[in-house]
Amino acid sequence: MFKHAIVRMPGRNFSEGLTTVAAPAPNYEKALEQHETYCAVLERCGLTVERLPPDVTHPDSTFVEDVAIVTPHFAILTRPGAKSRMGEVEVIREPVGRFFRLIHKITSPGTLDGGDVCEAEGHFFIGISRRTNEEGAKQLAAFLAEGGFTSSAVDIRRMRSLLHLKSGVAYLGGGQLVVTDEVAELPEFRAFESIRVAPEESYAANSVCVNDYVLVPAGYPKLSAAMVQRGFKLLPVDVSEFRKMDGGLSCLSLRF
Ligand code: CIR
Repeated sequence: MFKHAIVRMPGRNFSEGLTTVAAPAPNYEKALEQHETYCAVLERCGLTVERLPPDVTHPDSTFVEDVAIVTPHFAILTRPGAKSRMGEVEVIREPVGRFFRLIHKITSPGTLDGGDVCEAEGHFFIGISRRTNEEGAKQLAAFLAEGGFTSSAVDIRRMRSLLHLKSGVAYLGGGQLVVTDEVAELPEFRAFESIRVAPEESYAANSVCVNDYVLVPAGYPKLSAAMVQRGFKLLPVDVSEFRKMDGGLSCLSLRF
């Protein structure tokens, strides 16, 4: 069970972050409202939510999931693959340190974004992507092994539509995954029971299981119906403004 979440409120210059979405730019007031609703939903799942203030030096810093990997016993600060995001790591060190005594760190030439790390029952799938390189994955694997966890690398570099591994897969518990068609073909995920996301709803693959609930992006009815049919309790959250900056539900928090 998760007890805590760390989030960072978006800064006023949030729209200056990295994105592949041409237009329109996100609306800041709406993003703030959506972010607050997201926090309230995490609280409804039973988590205490540590709300960090905006960091305008780093427009992408609301996507806290990319800068740290958290396990029940220790944390690993990452080294993001995008240069403009590298400085976010030092800013998250202190808040992460309030909860974790043992903190490891990915170092150069390794790069790793937390969005590439998908945990399923103590096994960590580590995406090798445009942001995470083999060296970063290797360093993370070593820290995880030291802590008693297993891991394996999943190469997604040829899947151009995926920014991160978790853009295409979510673990829902009980051996069940949500996957996009492309990710479903990967041998690493064949042993799981999978819910396939319809291509036009592929953004919703980035759902998050939090204790008794699954947080899903609002507005993706086919996936929601498939999940309800399998007995999941859903909490839809509108994250339209974060989508405009290539962000999804999972990347807005660290959960532990
Ligand atoms: C970026 O390109 O780094 C941000 N604009 C979005 C990061 C989204 N992170 C995630 O899905 N884990």
